[in-house]
Amino acid sequence: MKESHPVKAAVDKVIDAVTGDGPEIPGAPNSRPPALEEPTEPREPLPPKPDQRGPEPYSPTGQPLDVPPSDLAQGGAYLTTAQGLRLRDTDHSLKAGPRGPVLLQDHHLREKIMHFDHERIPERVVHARGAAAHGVFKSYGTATTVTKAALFAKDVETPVFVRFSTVLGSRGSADTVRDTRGFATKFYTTEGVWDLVGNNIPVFFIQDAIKFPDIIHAAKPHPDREIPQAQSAHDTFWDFVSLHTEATHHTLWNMSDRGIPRSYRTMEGFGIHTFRLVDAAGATTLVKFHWKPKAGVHSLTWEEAQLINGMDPDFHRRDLADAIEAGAYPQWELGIQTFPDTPEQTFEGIDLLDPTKIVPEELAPVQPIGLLTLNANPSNFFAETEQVAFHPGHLVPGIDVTDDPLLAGRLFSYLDTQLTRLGGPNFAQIPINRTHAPVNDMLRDGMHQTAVHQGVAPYRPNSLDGGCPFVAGAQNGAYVEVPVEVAAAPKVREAPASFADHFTQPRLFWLSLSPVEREHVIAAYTFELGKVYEQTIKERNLRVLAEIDPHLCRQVAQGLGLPAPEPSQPLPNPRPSPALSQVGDTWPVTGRIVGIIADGDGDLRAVSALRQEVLDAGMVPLVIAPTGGTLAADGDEPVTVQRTFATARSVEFDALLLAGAPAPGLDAYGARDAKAGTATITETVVDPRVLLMLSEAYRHAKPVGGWGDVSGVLELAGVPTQAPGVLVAPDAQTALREIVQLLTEHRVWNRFPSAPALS
Ligand code: HDD
Repeated sequence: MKESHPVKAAVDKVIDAVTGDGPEIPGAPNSRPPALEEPTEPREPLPPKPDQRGPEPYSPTGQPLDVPPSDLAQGGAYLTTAQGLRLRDTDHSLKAGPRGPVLLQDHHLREKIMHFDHERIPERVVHARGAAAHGVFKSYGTATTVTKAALFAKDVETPVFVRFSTVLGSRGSADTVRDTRGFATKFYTTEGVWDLVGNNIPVFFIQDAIKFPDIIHAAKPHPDREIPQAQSAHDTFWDFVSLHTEATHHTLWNMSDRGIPRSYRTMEGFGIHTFRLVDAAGATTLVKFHWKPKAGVHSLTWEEAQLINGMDPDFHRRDLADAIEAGAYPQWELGIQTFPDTPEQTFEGIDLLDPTKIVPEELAPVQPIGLLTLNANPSNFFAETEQVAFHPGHLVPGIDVTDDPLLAGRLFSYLDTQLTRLGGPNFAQIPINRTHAPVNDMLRDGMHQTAVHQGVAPYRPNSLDGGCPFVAGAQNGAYVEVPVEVAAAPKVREAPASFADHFTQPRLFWLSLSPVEREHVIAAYTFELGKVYEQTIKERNLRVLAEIDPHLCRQVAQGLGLPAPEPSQPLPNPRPSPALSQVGDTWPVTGRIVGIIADGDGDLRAVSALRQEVLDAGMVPLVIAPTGGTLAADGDEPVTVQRTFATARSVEFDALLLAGAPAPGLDAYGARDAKAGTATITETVVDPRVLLMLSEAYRHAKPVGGWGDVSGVLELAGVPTQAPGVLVAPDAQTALREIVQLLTEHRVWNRFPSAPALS
């Protein structure tokens, strides 16, 4: 094997280990001992997987623990009760004779069933479905001009735990539904925990937290039949958002490709609210936080998303874990947009306290301040991903909040939800939630208390515990709220006039999209509103669309078979923000998945070489063949198969290549017969699943093709060989070169039907 980049080497090693094609690596999935007979004597347990780790070992009081994390888990060769009593049988209840009644005194039965009965905790009321990873945030030091937060000093490395989620679905719902995605990051800083609890969409549905139950009740499944699951395509959602038009901007983002990300690794993240940073001298700056994925911002097509929901409902979860396991660590740059902290708290006429508004990057560039790398999978889903508890009020010195009314309500809400979900007030002591800073909080007792506190005086002032704990000043690390003036004003239940414009920014977003992205938005609205039963709700939503753009409104109306209404007022003409479009840039291809379709008659030597070259390009090659195992050709190394025609579907691959036939003039896959006009033979020779894979990949604007004489198969699949991004290369290397080039743009965008010009 060639010397290669460490990431490529890791990808290579894991794939080889998984497929059994290569040297064993300790702990990689299939490098474990093969399934054995059940041992009759205790033996060493299997080693943990190398890509996994649990939370750092810290005590409930924030002291580092000098024990390996594995010692915190259960061990020992013998089955015991929770009290440590060794058991001799766990298969039979204690009975009066083999057929007799079960005896009440069977404590093991009682304990086992009691614990099982309580294994579930309430799922999160929103963001129930999620996946998480450990990582590190390394600061560039560039934010020290605006904040004194220790984590932003140059080269400081802070451990993090990041949880991605969908919003609407239950814990077991599918990953690729059309929805907003959560992007919540817990920074275990030396000054305490800082949580940045954001989303992949930079605006929110509502301007005031008091409306949160309303939007969520409207978007969740209908309360009578509890359908649909994890969908916004239903009456109550569209009823609410058309009546409460401050939701228009967020809804438009949901209907764009941002609502169906390709991967968590290819999502932007946003803190949404404006926060206030404070430097060492007390000067303040207003900021918005942005996460920029190094892999680029990519989305699925709607058809792909729907297919994946059936093919692999864990698609995003699996993708994140697989990438980390393969050593292709996902990375994001954290950036800030900065604004002067003026009494008005506006920038270029945009109210910075309105969470339904963005500030275009062209007006306030995103300045990079550090790099996030996710480098380990959790070792236990429940202990970590399920029990992690975020809170926008977990702040550190140098980061403060603003009066955004949505943020204010969030500061109130998250503690409540953790109390219900995690069963009491001591959830900060759960290992994944423990701070890495020393804790002396005078909070005592309560459900699930695990700290053994010392001393007799958990109160202040005291003389018995030596006066401890003392309060700190700003000079020794205390959090000091910025003493901002609070306006003397009458108590009202009102929004400011500056929150009233609900349509200019949706129009800005619409105008910033490329034609193909606009087509996708039209299709999404047409689909979603097409699922609505009530005619009046459809019509009301068309009136909202008329306020955004006449073309959008007309196209959706046409799809619904309804007349298009006129806007109620002349439309504004905001300047588009090219940064909002996902199309037009190029990105690294690292981690992209190339499917190589081969059968025993194909050019296997070329397949082996290609596989290596895909790895060398930092991508993941998956060989797809009629059956599992290996493909063998006379005198050549056998090629290991990763997917079969039964387990593969086009949606898993970013590009698809067909291995050509070994000899010139020979068509692979029996396609020659088709050209000869023997259609019946063709049907039996070219597997319809191959044709489906090719036609889907083509339809989803993926690079597709092959080398050698594969044009017959492509034609059979309905893939025009002259179309953009369809390659019939003379050899595998040429095919790969073209694939890499095409993948930098993610898709072959001009293969989508071109959108009519905007009116
Ligand atoms: Fe929230 C969870 C993001 C508004 C109430 N929210 C939650 C999570 C994310 C967000 C990413 C999942 C955290 C995790 O992975 O555990 N929420 C947002 C954003 C908002 C927002 C970006 C607006 C800008 N949220 C919001 C409001 C309220 C809540 C206005 C209530 C008034 N959110 C909650 C919650 C959750 C939650 C009910 C459910 C689980 C949890 O908190 O821990 O309290």
